[in-house]
Amino acid sequence: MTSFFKSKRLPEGVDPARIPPGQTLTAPDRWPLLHFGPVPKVDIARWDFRVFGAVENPLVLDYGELRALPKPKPEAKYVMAHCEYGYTTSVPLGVLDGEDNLLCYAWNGEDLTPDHGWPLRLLAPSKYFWKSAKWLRGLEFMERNRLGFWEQRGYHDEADPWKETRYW
Ligand SMILES: Nc1nc2c(c(=O)[nH]1)N[C@H]1C(S)=C(S)[C@@H](COP(=O)(O)O)O[C@H]1N2
Ligand SMILES: [Mo]
Repeated sequence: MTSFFKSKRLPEGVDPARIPPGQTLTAPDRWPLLHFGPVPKVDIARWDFRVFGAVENPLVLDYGELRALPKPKPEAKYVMAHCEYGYTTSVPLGVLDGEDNLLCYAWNGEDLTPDHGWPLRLLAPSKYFWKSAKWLRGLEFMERNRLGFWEQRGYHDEADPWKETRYW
């Protein structure tokens, strides 16, 4: 391993510890081609995508429907949670993407109680709890951050319990 890293310069920001043993870093301009069989010839008008098996709602999407699935645009960097009564709070998009963060309607197998945010709340354990917005009614994807309800009133927007960024 050591010799590999000596012989090939890794680009800025690439942590050698994140490259598994026996693997090498590739680049967009030398993305290898590796597959079994020929490249399929697709009639896109007849193409469909199925979600099936052990699911509540089997689904068939045509290509237009698949491409129209709501997805954040690349310029979206923050997400504002909008709640009943105008309560708002925002988190960076990366936080919402993190696997410990949830949009949740149930807890321990039971529907959330209304006082804990049923029918839908955000749960963002990496942030102080005021970011875990209850009675969620919408998510606004934003290019630039805006302050939410408590953040406009002196709570720190970072809300990181490890750094204790509680107030600004
Ligand atoms: N819509 C909404 N969500 C909210 C709040 C609020 O006032 N309105 N308070 C926040 C605060 S300050 C906290 S500490 C947590 C409390 O969540 P819990 O009542 O389920 O313990 O909800 C957060 N989510
Ligand atoms: Mo709170």
